[in-house]
Amino acid sequence: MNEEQAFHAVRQSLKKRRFEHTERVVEEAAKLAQRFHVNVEKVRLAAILHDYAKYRPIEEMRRTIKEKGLRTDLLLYGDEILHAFVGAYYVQQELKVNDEDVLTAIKYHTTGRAKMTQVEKVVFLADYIEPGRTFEAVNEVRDWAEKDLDMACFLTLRNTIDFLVKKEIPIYPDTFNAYNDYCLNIK
Ligand code: DGI
Ligand code: FE
Ligand code: FE
Ligand code: FE
Repeated sequence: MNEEQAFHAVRQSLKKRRFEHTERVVEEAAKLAQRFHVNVEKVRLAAILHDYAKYRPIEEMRRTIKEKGLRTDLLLYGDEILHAFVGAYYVQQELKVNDEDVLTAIKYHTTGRAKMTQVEKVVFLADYIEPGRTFEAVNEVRDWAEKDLDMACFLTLRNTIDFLVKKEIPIYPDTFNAYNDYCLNIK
């Protein structure tokens, strides 16, 4: 699957605003990849496809998790995390993308996880800091993203957990594991 085919696939499946978000994530991710010497081709393909499943019916995604043997704990933490995990599965099944680095970057773009790969970090961060995100907390993260990829990912996780706690939304364990991983390893 080349970039043109990937863009074509998401243009079909995303609404206009979401497609424009995706274009900004791709640009942001490419900049980060260059800055931190991460594989730009993998990062761009993962960024193009990261929200591929965003508008799939929730019931369809829940059924896919049960029928295809994906982690059933995904069903317990609210619907927002489904598009990332099920999206990676659909991208593999429907678009025949088999690059593990691309697939895990899609899979963990919402929650993060402990020991993220460099490609995962870049897509996770780009999704959070793309120029369309206007909430106040993002500015500090953007500053760190100029110089320190791990610190910027840590702050993204901290802010996301803070946001979810304030809204009393359940937090998927991978998000905590990612946060702890950075807490314990950033000096
Ligand atoms: O798909 P996007 O809107 O571009 O961004 P995203 O995939 O990062 O999804 C953001 C949403 O997911 C946002 O409403 C917060 C929510 N979210 C992030 N981490 C978790 C989470 N929701 C739950 N329940 N648990 C999490 O750990
Ligand atoms: Fe997403
Ligand atoms: Fe995100
Ligand atoms: Fe996104």
